[in-house]
Amino acid sequence: MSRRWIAHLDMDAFYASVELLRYPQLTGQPVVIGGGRRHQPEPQPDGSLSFSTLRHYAGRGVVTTATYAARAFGVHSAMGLMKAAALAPDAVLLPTDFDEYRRYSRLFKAAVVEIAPVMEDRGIDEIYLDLTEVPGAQDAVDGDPLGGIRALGQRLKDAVHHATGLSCSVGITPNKLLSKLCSDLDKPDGLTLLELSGIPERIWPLPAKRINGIGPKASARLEALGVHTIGELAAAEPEWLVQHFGANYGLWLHEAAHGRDDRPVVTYREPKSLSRETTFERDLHPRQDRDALGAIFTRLCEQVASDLERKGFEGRSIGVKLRYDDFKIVTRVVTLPAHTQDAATIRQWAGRCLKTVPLDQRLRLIGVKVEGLRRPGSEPVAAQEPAAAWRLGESLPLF
Ligand code: DCP
Ligand code: MG
Repeated sequence: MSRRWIAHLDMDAFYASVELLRYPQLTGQPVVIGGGRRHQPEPQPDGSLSFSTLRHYAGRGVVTTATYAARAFGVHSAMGLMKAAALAPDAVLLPTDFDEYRRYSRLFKAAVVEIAPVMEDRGIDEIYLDLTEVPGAQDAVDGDPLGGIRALGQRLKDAVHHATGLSCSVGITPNKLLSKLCSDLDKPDGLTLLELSGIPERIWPLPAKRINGIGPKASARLEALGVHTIGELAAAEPEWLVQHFGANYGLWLHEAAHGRDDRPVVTYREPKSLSRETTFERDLHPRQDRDALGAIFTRLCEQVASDLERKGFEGRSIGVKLRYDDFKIVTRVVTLPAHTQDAATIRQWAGRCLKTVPLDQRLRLIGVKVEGLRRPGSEPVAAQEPAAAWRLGESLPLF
């Protein structure tokens, strides 16, 4: 029978490493990503670039990430830039360029799925892969039963490097929980292979909070109860954990500490847009059937808004689609100043889109679409247009 092999792959200092591709002269230096446009490097008369440093930073920006050289000063993700400036005043500060990071994100994922098609996208710089059925994964090499899977891990890292010039760290174990832990054990440029038999030696000495799912609250409670390491958690009686953490979480803590996890790798793709459309029972005229059309249009906007809310997205662009009685299709898209999931806002902007299309012919269908989706409070999952840009979509396959 095949042994289950799951990989977790996480890019090293991702945003910073993408910037270093552009500015290789900064390699090895402390560099912090999180500035604004005013921190863009300035070309000098002699052809070199002048970089901003953290030293005189004033403002409310935060560090998105930092190179390992900057981390040596104690700088880390989510730290205020002013605090980072106090720790590493000479660190270079660069503006955040999400479009570029998304481009590299797509590149490394595309390279990986060429080798291992069962991929779960976990965000801009991390993925899970189910390697169980990938050719070679189960093979022994020169008498080493793990030779095949180790070679496959190296092939994945090489493919990422070849496609992007970037390094990543990979953990390969029988499940997602352990692989996520292991990808972090040998960062940067790590490849960590672990069988269940290796758990006591490699996993149990780690702090309990290293388990994905033990957040600051649970970790503080565990500490207060005298449980510091994963090993101590594994040694705790399940009944005792249930008593303190409830049945669900208590039993999960016990399973997790023993490295047990059978969650599948889910090859789900985040949607880039959500839309609703309706074909009328009889063709409606924009003027004679104005009220009926308006009501339908409002309902579509409300439906899209409730889809957004239910699925946990907000969107940045609003589009409308009309199909006329001669089957001709017209679309319009507008990009808003800010993300929204609000029905009235969507209705208002969709209404403005409508004002720019010919309305002298009967309609068969209308549709409303929201694009540029993201999880509230996160980075967008799809590329953005500049604020308030209009796109004329007659020939675009938008819906
Ligand atoms: N990020 C962010 N804000 C945070 C954490 C991360 O904007 N609070 C961004 C910047 C990171 C990217 O997400 O480059 C990936 O996050 P990671 O936690 O994987 O951090 P890095 O890839 O930068 O470093 P590591 O080498 O530790 O994975
Ligand atoms: Mg990373």
